[in-house]
Amino acid sequence: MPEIRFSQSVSARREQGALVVTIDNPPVNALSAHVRSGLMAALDHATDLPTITGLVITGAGSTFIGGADIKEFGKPPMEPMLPEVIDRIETFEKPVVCSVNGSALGGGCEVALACHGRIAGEKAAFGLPEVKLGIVPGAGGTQRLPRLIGTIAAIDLIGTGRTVNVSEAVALGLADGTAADPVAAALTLLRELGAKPLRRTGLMAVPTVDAAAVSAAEAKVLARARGQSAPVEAVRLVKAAGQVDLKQGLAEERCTFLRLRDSVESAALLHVFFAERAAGKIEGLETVSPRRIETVAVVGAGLMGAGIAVSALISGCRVIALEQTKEAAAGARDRIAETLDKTVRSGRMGQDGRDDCLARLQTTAEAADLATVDLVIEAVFDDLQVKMDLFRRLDGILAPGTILATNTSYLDPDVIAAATTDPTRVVGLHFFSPANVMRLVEVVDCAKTAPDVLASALAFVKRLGKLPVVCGVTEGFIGNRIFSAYRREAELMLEDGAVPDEIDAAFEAYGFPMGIFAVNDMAGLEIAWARRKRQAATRDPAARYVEIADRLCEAGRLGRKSGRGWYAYPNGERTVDPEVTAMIKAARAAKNITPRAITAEEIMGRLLKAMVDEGTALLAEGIAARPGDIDLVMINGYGFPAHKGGPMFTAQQGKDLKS
Ligand code: 3H9
Repeated sequence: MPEIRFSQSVSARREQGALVVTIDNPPVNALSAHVRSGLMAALDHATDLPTITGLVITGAGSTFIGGADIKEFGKPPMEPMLPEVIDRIETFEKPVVCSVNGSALGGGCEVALACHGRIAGEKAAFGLPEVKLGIVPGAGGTQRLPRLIGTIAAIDLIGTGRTVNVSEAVALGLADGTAADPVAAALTLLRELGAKPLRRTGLMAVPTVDAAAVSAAEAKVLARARGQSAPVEAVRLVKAAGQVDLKQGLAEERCTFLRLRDSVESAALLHVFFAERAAGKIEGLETVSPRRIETVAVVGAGLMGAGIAVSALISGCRVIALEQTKEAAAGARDRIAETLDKTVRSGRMGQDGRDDCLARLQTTAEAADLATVDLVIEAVFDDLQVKMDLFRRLDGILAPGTILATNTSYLDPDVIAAATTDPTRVVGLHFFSPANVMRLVEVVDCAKTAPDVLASALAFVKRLGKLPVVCGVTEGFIGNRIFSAYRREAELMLEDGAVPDEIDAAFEAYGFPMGIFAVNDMAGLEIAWARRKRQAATRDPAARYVEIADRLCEAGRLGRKSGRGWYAYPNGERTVDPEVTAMIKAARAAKNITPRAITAEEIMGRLLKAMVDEGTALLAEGIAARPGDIDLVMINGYGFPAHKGGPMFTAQQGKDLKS
């Protein structure tokens, strides 16, 4: 049968008496204006074909429909609007079945909900992830999903934005069935549906449910919202579906969608979405082929190394963990197994997956076993001499094509690379702890790193399911350099009149999960103390230096591990310690500083300004390529609230900054 074309992205063919409509709008079949108008034209065309049994809607490529075209947000609206298209599908006189060949997200899921039947292909996934973009579904999702799967499940899915796979979709009643050939199965379903009255989702009653169960589901979502409004609004709309009729529910949903789409929260989350996609794209690397990485060696399998090993195992790599002794190698295996067990307990992996990972793990105390690996990541003690000695030794053992990565946090990777005969194969891979959980990896492009080594490092980090951000060489790279800057500002504020608890409270109220001084206590104060002592000789004597942290360390207050640091921890509870308050007062008195009250607004303004000033310097120095990269580092490594978009986004909005 010849193809009928309705727009640049929508076409159809007649098959088994039905019209099979295909959306082909790469990369993700988003519902751009020409897709919406094409779908409307297809429905008009079908109306004029009295003999057809109905329509099947499917997507070309690996996605069904990735949602509304978010690149159209902020532009003048173009008819037909998605709710109209969806209403036309739902009220169509003949059955419409969707063949969900891949992800049906956002507006794509809403199209599926309006169809009279849904067949999921093996790679299908369903989700309404709008809250992750700071909005709510805007084309009926909050009203139709609870009618189909019940209020509790709808609150969970829409409130968290999580995606469900085929088996969960079938169990929830979101998909009617699954098939290896979903178009064929959809055509069969179409014939079956033709014989009965059509089940229109919007006309179904929302199943009644116990109010206490709704409150519990709501509380779970709101506990994760942490100051973000979209999940709160989403839950409100889902609950309303059971209380008002469809028309009223849709009107309230649309109005909320439009309001949130113009919010700063949505602009911030869209910025993060696009920044994440841009982060993996490096100018000059477009045509560079990465090297094949299948076997990875991790040197030093402590907490960090074991986390890296687990990530690599889960991604399907073979892993060799090198330790100094046979006993330490056995300990490494135990640590890695324990981390995998934790992953199983959390439900993120099955027992079979865990066993498969361990079957691909080798632990050894023989460096010679690393001779043929594709990539070595060192995660040994952060000491320059130790790392240089290791790289020198490995350089003599490894095959010439092997990439050598250092996980150093503060040392100069160019100096470490210089210990090898081929610094072009050295790159930095700065993981964050715990490395099997944290998404962020700073990929350090050292002075002599070869382009294909950098491309390989990026591809490897993406394979781990993590977020790579490329940066140049500087002490602390992007994240720790900015962290040092705002920690310094926080310490200056101690001298000026604030106390740690006030600063941490302002930071946490802004949306960070933990205050600066509490984080310091968690990490331990001694590493920064050692660094300050190293830097003492070269410090600018005219620059203001706050000695309070040194006094704390000298008093043995090294953080949580010593039971006290910036705070005391009786029974594990973070508590203001009068001894620290007295030390701060003494430091002010020694410098003749008259303390003044500092408001939470000033505290946050100064901390943000410190972040932005350092970020601006990193951009000027070429260490970071884009403001968005800095935002990603702060969000994914340091707890900056994603719905505020990161410090550089905030600065661009001209908000919250105080000079
Ligand atoms: C919505 O639907 C609102 C409705 O309720 C109401 C409307 C009235 N639009 O992620 P990738 C681009 S809100 C436009 O690397 P993957 C992306 O920027 C929407 N473009 O691919 C990138 O472009 P570039 C709800 C989009 O295979 C390219 O596609 N939907 C959209 O790893 C590849 O992206 C969502 O929130 C879009 N909707 O993953 C889903 N999506 O090459 C958002 C992606 O220029 N999307 N692009 O950098 C995703 O989660 C993933 O992209 C997806 C594919 C899973 C689909």
